[in-house]
Amino acid sequence: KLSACIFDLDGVIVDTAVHHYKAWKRLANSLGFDFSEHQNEQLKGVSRVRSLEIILALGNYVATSEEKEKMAAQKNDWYLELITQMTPADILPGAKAFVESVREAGLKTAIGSASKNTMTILMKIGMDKHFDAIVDGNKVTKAKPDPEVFLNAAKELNVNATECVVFEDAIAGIEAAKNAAMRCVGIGQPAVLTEADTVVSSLAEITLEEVRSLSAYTPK
Ligand code: G16
Ligand code: MG
Repeated sequence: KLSACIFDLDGVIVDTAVHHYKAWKRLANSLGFDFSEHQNEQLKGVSRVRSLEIILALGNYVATSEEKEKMAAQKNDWYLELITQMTPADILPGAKAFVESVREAGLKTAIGSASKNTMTILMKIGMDKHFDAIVDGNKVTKAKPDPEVFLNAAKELNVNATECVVFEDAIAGIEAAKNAAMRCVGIGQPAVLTEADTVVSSLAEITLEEVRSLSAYTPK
C-alpha cells in the first residue's frame, strides 16, 4: 500500500546546491583557503554545522565554537542573499507536476529536509501550499542517515512509515529512508545512489504508477 510521498528539498524539488557552494566558498576564501566544486559534493544533504566542520577540516582551520557559530551565521546570510533571486523557474524538471499528480491521486505529500531555510525557499518557488507536512532542519535533532526527519513526516501525515516512499538525491538521505523502513527513489546517478530501490535523473522521468509498483520495504 502507498499512502504518501516524502520529498527531500535540495536536489529533488529545487537546485540550491550552487548557492550553498558559492556561500561556503566565500566563507573559505575569507578564511584564506579555497573550496572546490568537487569538495562541495561531500556537503549534499549534510546539516549546516556539519558542513562547516567538513570545510574547516579541508582548510586545516581550527576555530573555537564561538567563532564557528559566527561563521555559520555569516555563511547563512550570504546564502540568503543569493536565494533572494530564486523564482518558480528554479524548480527542478517535473517536480511540481509530479507532486501535483500525487495529490490528485489522493495521496499525501511531505517535505523532509535538513535545511532550516525550507519555508523561505518553498515560498520563493511558489510551492509552500503543495505539502501536507513540512519537516525541516528546525524540527529535527538528528541528521540523515538518522531516520528521524522521515519518521516525523510520516507521523505528521498520520500514515505508517511502510506506506511511504522517499525521494532523495543524497546517499545519506537514502540511508535515512531505509532506516525508516521506507521505499526510496534516488534522484541522480544509479552508480552513486546504489541503495535506492530505483534511480531516475529527475521527477520528470518517473510516474506515480511506476512508484506504486515498487515493492514494499523488506529488511535485508
Ligand atoms: C540541504 C542541503 C545541504 C545543506 C542543508 C542545510 O539539505 O542539501 O547542503 O547544508 O540542507 O541547509 P541550511 O543551511 O539551509 O539549513 P536537503 O536535506 O534539503 O537536501
Ligand atoms: Mg538533498
